[in-house]
Amino acid sequence: MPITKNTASFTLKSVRFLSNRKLKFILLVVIITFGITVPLVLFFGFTPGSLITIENAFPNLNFNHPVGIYIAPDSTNRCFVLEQAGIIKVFENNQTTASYEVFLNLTSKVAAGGELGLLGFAFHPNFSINGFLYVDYTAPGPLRTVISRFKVDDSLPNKANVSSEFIILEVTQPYSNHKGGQLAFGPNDGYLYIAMGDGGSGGDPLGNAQNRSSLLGKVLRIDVDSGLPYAIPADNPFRNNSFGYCAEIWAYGFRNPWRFSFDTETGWLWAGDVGQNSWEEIDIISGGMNYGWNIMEGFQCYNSPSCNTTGLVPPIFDYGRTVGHSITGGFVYRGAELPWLTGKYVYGDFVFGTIWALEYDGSQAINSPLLETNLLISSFGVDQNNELYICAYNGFIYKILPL
Ligand SMILES: [Ca+2]
Repeated sequence: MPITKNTASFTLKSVRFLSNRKLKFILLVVIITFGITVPLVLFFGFTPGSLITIENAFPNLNFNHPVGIYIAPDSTNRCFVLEQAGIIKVFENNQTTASYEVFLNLTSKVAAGGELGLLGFAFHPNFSINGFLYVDYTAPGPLRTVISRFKVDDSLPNKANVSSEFIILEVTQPYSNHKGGQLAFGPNDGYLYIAMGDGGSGGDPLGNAQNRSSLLGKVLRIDVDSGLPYAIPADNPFRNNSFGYCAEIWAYGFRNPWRFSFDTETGWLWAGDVGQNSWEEIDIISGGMNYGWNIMEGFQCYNSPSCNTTGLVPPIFDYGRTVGHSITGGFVYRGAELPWLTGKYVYGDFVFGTIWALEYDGSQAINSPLLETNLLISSFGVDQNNELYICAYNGFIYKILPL
């Protein structure tokens, strides 16, 4: 899970209320002065009529701490929902659906609770042919992250057998938080990208994120179609280095990248990196680059008025504690139902429940609030038409729709 701070929800909600009240007052003054169109553009970055709503996508289904929603990359219109304890449920993607099947039950293998659990899932790009899927979970004794492949049962398309597990990678974990967990195949290269948090505690006491001899605090990139259990892609930045750096590393300097995604149009890799005590950030990740943690938190030096930022890639956007407490990375919108949102990065905050859209032209980022919710937004998802869904940690899946 993304959240790593000890938070009192009453206090947080109070802060948000005061912040909103101020914002609404300012908005009212501007509306009185300029009319409605100018303030809407000014404050929300969009023209009137371009806001969103959400609706319960599966009102007859609830879930136990869902942390991910994925649509089968075939014509079966099936939804797969990850529950943190280690269960993947599968069901028809239809609002009237009233029952599910357990696709995979890993509860006997998973260490769950807090930020531990079944945290990531990805279909192989050729899933419809080979039936391969990949998961990221934490396991006990010793505490570690496990990335494994499973295979769909030959005769039961809604079942994957636990016994089909093929372990790809295991990474020993020093603490119980900051596990990252996102998995995704690159749309252009077919390699598996893996989010690894810094290993936990607070402030990255072991210095993992800046240590390229550790897999913690990184985004990894491996080729699961070559080698056993995997191969290092020829253009990985630290392949064949002479410094002892891990060749799996694609980029480094992350604290807890909680959800990344590829923009299928541009190929850009977008990530939300959860902050320590002050700044939540959004990064666009390129191979070989250093995203700053634990030297920097957002655009600021961490725990210091100054620091050497040479070679560090700043986020494209960050936000502070009055706006949210724990970022949940989302997706660049490429659907059809909300055309004005096309190309904007839609993301949220786990604690505050706010959903925003970030517009980025390569140099300037413009952030616009879309909707305030009371949901604990644990993850976003997209369907086969690139429409957006939200995983609410307290049990339901929502779809984002035009207002
Ligand atoms: Ca950073």
